[in-house]
Amino acid sequence: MNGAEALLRTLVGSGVDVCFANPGTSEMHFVAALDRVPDMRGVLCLFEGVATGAADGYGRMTGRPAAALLHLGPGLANGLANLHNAKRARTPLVTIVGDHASYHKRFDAPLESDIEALAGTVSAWIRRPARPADLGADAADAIAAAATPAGGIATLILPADVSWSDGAEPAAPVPVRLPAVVPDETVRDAADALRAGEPCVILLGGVGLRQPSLDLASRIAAANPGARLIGETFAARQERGAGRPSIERLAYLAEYATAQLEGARHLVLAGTRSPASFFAYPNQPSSLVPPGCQVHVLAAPGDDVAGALAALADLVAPEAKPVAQQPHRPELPDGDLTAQSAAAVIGALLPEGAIVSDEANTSGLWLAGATAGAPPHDWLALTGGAIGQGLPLATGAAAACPDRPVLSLESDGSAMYTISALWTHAREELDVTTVIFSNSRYAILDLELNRVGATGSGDAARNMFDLSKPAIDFAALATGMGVPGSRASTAAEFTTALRNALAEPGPHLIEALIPPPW
Ligand SMILES: Cc1ncc(C[n+]2csc(CCOP(=O)(O)OP(=O)(O)O)c2C)c(N)n1
Repeated sequence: MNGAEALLRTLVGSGVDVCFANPGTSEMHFVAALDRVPDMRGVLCLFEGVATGAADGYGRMTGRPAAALLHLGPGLANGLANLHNAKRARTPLVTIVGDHASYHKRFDAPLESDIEALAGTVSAWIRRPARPADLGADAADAIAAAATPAGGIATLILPADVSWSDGAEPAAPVPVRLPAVVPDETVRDAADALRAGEPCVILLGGVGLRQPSLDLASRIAAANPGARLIGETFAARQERGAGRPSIERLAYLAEYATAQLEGARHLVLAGTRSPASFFAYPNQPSSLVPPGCQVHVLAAPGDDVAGALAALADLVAPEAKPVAQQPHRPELPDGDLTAQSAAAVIGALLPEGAIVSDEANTSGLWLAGATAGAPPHDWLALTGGAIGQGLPLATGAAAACPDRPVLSLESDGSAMYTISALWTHAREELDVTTVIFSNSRYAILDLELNRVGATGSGDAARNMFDLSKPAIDFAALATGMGVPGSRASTAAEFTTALRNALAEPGPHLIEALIPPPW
């Protein structure tokens, strides 16, 4: 058996049975082996950033790694921004990067590059098997490295000759490490903080924003009047909606986040790290921890977060019940289409079990409120701040959960980075409804220009944020890639378009023509 086939059989044998791929010549034996290993689903993506973002979405929804197949250093480099987001999301993900045959490297052919250096910026684990006989075991190690409780990207660099040579065999799955149990004294320390009767914030992140952690945290807050629950700003995956505890989200803008946390004497961290401002601003602190506030790490990412919250609840909330969000939907609005009225429509129509990929940016300001009481759904946010995540993430989430509707909420500027994901939505017949918030600007940068104190900003600067000349016709772009596209410029038109898109399986795109927010 050649290396490529052993690799595919090892992946499938360990539960990695989807590969988001953009292959090249050095990966041809891997591609050829797909016919001999039909349990592996190859999903063609037309840009590597789509493949890596899709693998992220898949991993966030299944908790299992998908593979992303990339072509040497340049292919990996094209995929790096969304690997960065995946790293921040702590998504399990196996990257397979084809390379030249080992004996070819010294000739410094045009595609020769330092793959290890590129992979090193995002990977928790990197290996380059030297012989076909090593490849199966190395692949099994890669999967185990990606599937650790803290998640991570494992990069397997696959020399073409290791891939095409015989002498390989598949390896059995390597047992995956379990989350670290939090010591009793750590739980007692958090319990003491809660019992002190001082203002306390429990900051939830990672699996802390999923069941059963949400219910446990809600019980703790219910029984301790000084305690408030806040979720990290950009959650990899938050379970929310009617019947689940409703969690306030830490604001993106540092001054709002500071106001939210002001007065807290204790900050208990569960599944996340100590909060920091997204950017530095002149004369503003980078840490969001209020002065005089003590930080208690109840459970770090990779720890048994739910176990720690359960132990804490036993101590400080033995009888308390979680507080469930009541069902509530906004009225369907009439009149102009704005980010706010669009949010109301989305809140009114969001289907049960929906998966929302949120890259709405400034147009998303009203979404959390409008959807809080919608039927239960999952919310996937832009974890690493590298835009161009949303459409690929929706691709992977839809591939992972074919029975659930996916709503991809995209701002126009971000959508353009990885717009070719739409083609994969059409090709794979994914049930993704994409809404483009078309405000024809990089609106957030209009705001940031002043906030960072950049002075003398005039027309030349503002022109850098203008997407209106020429106007981008997203409905036409979608149609050109096989996705039915429509445009809406009133709330009523948007309601009709969204209703129709959600009622019909398969991909759709609605371009919501809205004014810029400022
Ligand atoms: C990979 C990457 N490149 C550039 C940026 C810088 N950036 C941040 S927001 C933004 C524009 C966002 O515009 P849009 O997606 O239309 O959202 P809006 O601000 O209009 O809501 C840019 C270019 C980034 N965050 N990530």
